[in-house]
Amino acid sequence: MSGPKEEGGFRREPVSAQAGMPDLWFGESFQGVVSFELRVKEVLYQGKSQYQDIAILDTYQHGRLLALDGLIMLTELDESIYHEMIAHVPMQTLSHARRAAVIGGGDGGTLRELARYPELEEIVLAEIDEQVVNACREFLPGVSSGFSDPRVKFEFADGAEFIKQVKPESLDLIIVDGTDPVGPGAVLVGEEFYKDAALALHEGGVLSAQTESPLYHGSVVRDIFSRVGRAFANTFMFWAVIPSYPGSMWSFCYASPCRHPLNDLKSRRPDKEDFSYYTPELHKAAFALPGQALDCLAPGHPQKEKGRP
Ligand code: SPD
Repeated sequence: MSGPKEEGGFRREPVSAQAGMPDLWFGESFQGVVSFELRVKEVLYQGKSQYQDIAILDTYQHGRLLALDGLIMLTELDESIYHEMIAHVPMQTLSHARRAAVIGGGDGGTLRELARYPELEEIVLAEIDEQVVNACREFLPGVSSGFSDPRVKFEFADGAEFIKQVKPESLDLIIVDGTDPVGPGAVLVGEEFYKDAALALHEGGVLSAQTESPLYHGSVVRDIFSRVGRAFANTFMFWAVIPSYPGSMWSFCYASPCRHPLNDLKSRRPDKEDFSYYTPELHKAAFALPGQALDCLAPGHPQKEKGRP
């Protein structure tokens, strides 16, 4: 039996029973032992920037998909889970939020969520790769709609360099919406970056960040949380199920000099339509961690101490 043919990262299979569907598959491989595959309707964009390969594909089950260097950054099916959690969990706990910075996030999904809060006066997008922004503007209009908000300021720069030059205590919110910690996204999980971010935040401010899968990347999650814990007085993990990401169980970090993700929950609503995923009850539930996630926290961490009977 002959195996599938590889063509530029896409797998082309022998003609299958589903007549009329192109036999083109996008596969994200995990350490050569797992492949998550989606059948592709159409390749909408393929490009190579000075930083990475960029692909936007239309798939059957997950809608449009953005991949950077062959790794799925979002699919239309479940991007709202990721973007609502990374944005609304911190926003709903801030007493005032005027200036926010999104580090990475070149697809615009996090901006779209932040743009729903009229109280935000300025939202800086510090994204290294302008080509990602341009491709998403054209091919992912539902995700990138926040780009047109007049409060958004684009800084096409390395996120770690950007955060270093931010005026101390000038930001109320930092969202680290990076790629996986390889390639250009690797600096965004370093201790120096978190310490610079802590300096840039107002005392009542919050940082939220995507922190990979406790199931698939346990040691990476553990390292990230120990670094964030050296930069911030209060760090908490929260999680959601995101089927497009390896392991599906996805973790996020909430870090702050003094705010608490549950005690400071205000449940204030943004001005537009209801959320598609986030609810205040879900906010609370997201901080109840499964055992595999608790295993990524250091002994003595308050969630770990409370988490296991
Ligand atoms: N392996 C998936 C990691 C995704 C991290 N960032 C996604 C960007 C979406 N705005």
